[in-house]
Amino acid sequence: MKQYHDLLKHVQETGNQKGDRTGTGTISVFGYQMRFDLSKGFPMVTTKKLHLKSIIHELLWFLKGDTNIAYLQENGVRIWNEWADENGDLGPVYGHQWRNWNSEDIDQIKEVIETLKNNPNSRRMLVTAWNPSVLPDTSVSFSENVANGKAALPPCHAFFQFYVADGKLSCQLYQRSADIFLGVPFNIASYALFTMMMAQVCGYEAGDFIHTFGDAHIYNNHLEQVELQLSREPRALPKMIINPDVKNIFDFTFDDFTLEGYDPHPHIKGKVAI
Ligand code: THF
Repeated sequence: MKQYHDLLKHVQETGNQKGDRTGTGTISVFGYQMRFDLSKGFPMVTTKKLHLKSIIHELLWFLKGDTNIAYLQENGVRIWNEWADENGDLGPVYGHQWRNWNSEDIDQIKEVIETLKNNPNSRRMLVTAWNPSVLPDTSVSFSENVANGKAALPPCHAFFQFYVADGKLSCQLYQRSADIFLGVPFNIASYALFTMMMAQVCGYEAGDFIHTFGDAHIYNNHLEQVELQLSREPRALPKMIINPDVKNIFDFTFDDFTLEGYDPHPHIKGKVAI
């Protein structure tokens, strides 16, 4: 994961000190891109231990179109707790927009799979979570936005596009806002896994995952953690094994995924900015 370390260093060296919505303060760059060849191993950060269980359950939860944190909590995943209302609802966030765009019965995942199978040269294979109709009003609370039919938070990983060439499926994500220390290792693993799952159900090999950023930032209260992480030597990437019998993207369950050879450095704690 040289790519991730290069990003950390790039932001450390060239970033702008910048205030932000959460009041934490960040060092930030605008515009950056990383590329991961998925045939070269599964891109899990090795210089700190990542909680893969949270990553897999979050992805399965998106794919169900679920926007209530009950499923995550039942599976011991806490990463969305801070933004949910008292009923566990987040409003029309990722899963809702992917599977039921703007509540108009448009299933973007189903449609993109149809196109991937039948017209893989298409240049229109996009899925968008960014929906201006449901963006929250920043002057009111998360739960008040949810009560008003708005999303608790605007999507950070806003839209993605697929591309097929040479029998290989690639995916490019545009992430408008990226918490490089906490969120980005999750986002890379999540979209890498999603690309592999999509490749399997559409009959392709996995190609590249391309991660394109808008505002990529390190929060000021993660700077020491980043120093520690950069002092560590990246290790060999693990291998992700997916149950080859699953042929429908909505049929995957947690037990269909096995990560082999993940040998990370110890976990590094960091506070999430809310
Ligand atoms: N807000 C902020 N400030 N950063 C984010 O990365 C982020 N997200 C989602 C929504 N808002 C965000 C939530 N995703 C962790 C990881 C991902 C998150 C939120 C929190 C986190 O705390 N990770 C810890 C603990 C892991 C665990 O308990 O499983 C870690 O050490 O990795 C980005 O999409």
